[in-house]
Amino acid sequence: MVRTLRRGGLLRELRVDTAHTVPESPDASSLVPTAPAAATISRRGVLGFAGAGSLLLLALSVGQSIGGPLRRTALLAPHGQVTGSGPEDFQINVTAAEAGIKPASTGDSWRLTLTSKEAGNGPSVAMTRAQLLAMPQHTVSLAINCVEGWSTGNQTWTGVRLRDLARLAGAENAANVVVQSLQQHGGHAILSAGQITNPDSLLAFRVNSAELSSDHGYPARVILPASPGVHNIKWVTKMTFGS
Ligand SMILES: Nc1nc2c(c(=O)[nH]1)N[C@H]1C(S)=C(S)[C@@H](COP(=O)(O)O)O[C@H]1N2
Ligand SMILES: [Mo]
Repeated sequence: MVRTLRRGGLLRELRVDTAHTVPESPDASSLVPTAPAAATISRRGVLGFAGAGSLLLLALSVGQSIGGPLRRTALLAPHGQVTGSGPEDFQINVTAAEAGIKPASTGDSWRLTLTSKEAGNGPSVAMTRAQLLAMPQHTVSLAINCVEGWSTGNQTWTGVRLRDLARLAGAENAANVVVQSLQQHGGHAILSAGQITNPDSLLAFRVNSAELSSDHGYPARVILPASPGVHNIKWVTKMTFGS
């Protein structure tokens, strides 16, 4: 297409109607048909159709990328979604209330239990949130990409590396980890060794410099690079490293 449009000149081609549209000259080394039928659409028609279609898609979806009040103009984006507010103004898949998270279970009594199957009957480690916040904190810019077809766009997450938690559990070489949520049903994921050791894989406590809201997973949630959203478990309470 580029070769043909360049040869005649793009502007000249834009003035040619269907009746005057001539086929490309046959060429043994390309895919140009040897005996094409008469044109049923002009080249400018094809460009206009594709261009107008692209602009329409852009207009109906750009609001989702920009966010804020413009999100409502994104008619092609998933709708009826809950979002947070302020720095946490991005999509929430399941709210704390829907997941049945009781405020009492996320308060001072909350612990992150780290267990290693590798260590046999070795003791579990129970970390308070203060202890976790005293560990080296790392910040990553990552999006949550749900398989249902929406993305939060990049957000800035801060927390501890999963691999540092694996080391705490005595499971530096774990082959996988089962991450368990306070949520009774459906709130768990099994992560691979690659996901554990990636330096961008975090158990996050903050997002965009703010404390995680309960809907975004307070007291702690998993954030992973290059993974389906469903792996980013919220309201994490237990991690069991396997060999
Ligand atoms: N505990 C728990 N974590 C969860 C889920 C859930 O239902 N329960 N949903 C997952 C799915 S499918 C996605 S896409 C992301 C969405 O994160 P968000 O709600 O903060 O946008 O969380 C994941 N973590
Ligand atoms: Mo999801």
